Amino acid sequence: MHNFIIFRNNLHLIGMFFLLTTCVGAPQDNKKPEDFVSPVEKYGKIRVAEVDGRRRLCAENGEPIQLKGMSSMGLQWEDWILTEEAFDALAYDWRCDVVRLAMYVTEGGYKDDPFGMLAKVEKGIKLASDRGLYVIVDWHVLTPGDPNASDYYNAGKILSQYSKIKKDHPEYGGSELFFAYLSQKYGYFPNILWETANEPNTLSTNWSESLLPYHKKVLNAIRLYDKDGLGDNIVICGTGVWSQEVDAPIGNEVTDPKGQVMYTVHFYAGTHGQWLMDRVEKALDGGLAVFCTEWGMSDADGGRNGKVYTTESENWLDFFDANGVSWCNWSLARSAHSSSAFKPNATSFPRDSDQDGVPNWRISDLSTSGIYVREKMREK
Ligand code: IDC
Repeated sequence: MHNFIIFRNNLHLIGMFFLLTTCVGAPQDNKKPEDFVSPVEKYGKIRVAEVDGRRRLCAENGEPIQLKGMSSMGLQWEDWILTEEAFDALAYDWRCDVVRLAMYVTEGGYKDDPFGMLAKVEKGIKLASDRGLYVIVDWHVLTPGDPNASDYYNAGKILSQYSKIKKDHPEYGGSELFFAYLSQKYGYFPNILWETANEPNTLSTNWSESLLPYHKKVLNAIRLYDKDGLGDNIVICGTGVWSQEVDAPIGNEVTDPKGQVMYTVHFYAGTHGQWLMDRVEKALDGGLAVFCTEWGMSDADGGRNGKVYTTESENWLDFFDANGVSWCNWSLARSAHSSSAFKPNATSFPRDSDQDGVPNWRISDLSTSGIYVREKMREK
């Protein structure tokens, strides 16, 4: 047993070594400031563990931590963010701890272009890992709202990368193949989290009959393939009604031999108030580990009316700080929707405009939301 643990830990060390030497210190375009200590250097292999009666996200040394970062927009639309310069700016200027890669399946995403979308996800994993950032791979379920729907089940099955896994597991659906493949390839990295379904949202997405078995199936695939079955990266599970039913898994959790499961709540400051915070509190008190993988300063439609809700956002973030809930803000998009971090005409290509050696976007490129959220990350 002891040997097993040493071996397992060493695998993570190998992953860490790879991240910190081969990548972080890589000469290419990486504009790392001298004083920069990456989130992965600070926290190592993050874990879910019990702290004072609650399940918390913790650093490798057992200290509870809170990660703050950004979600991409659907990468089928806004993949301009996947450049060395943009990730330099996100890591060193914005001080993101974590980046979420929103891989839509429908809406013109992976179902239509599995090869291209998988490549974008892998590029994002590399860009984040090179800088020692945590990265969430998001199987972005939206329409249809049931992650068991055939659109998702069949998506990406044709990819030749999956042929070996498919042969061993002909029963695997689209997300099982996708996560099995990625976890086999990257599961020994200390910085990867898997989000198995963004926002289940139909009546059929009842927790115990539909979502619980779905997440369990995907988790099993991840655990089976996570680098020789030894990996134990965190799996984040979407909850019903657009990830608002975050308390539903109380007493009926996704069982994981590694104990590394979290549940997600999503909020939009103009739409979701105290009642949803109460639910989060209930979930936390009920023993669930919670990660908010998506929140916006706008209404739940992403801000088509252009409004931002600063006071409400501040309340939510104070609540998250008080309870140690990690978050990603929606989103790294250039549009007039007020949840977008960038103005529609912002440059896609951050430059070192303030001459501190680090690429950054001009403040005039950022939306009200972008300015606010960047400050929230920098003030940590
Ligand atoms: C929205 C985008 C919008 C896009 C739409 C596609 O902002 O540009 O046209 O998706 O259906 C979510 C979802 C997220 C939504 C976002 C804003 O996870 O995909 O993005 N939102 O509506 N849940 C609540 C809000």
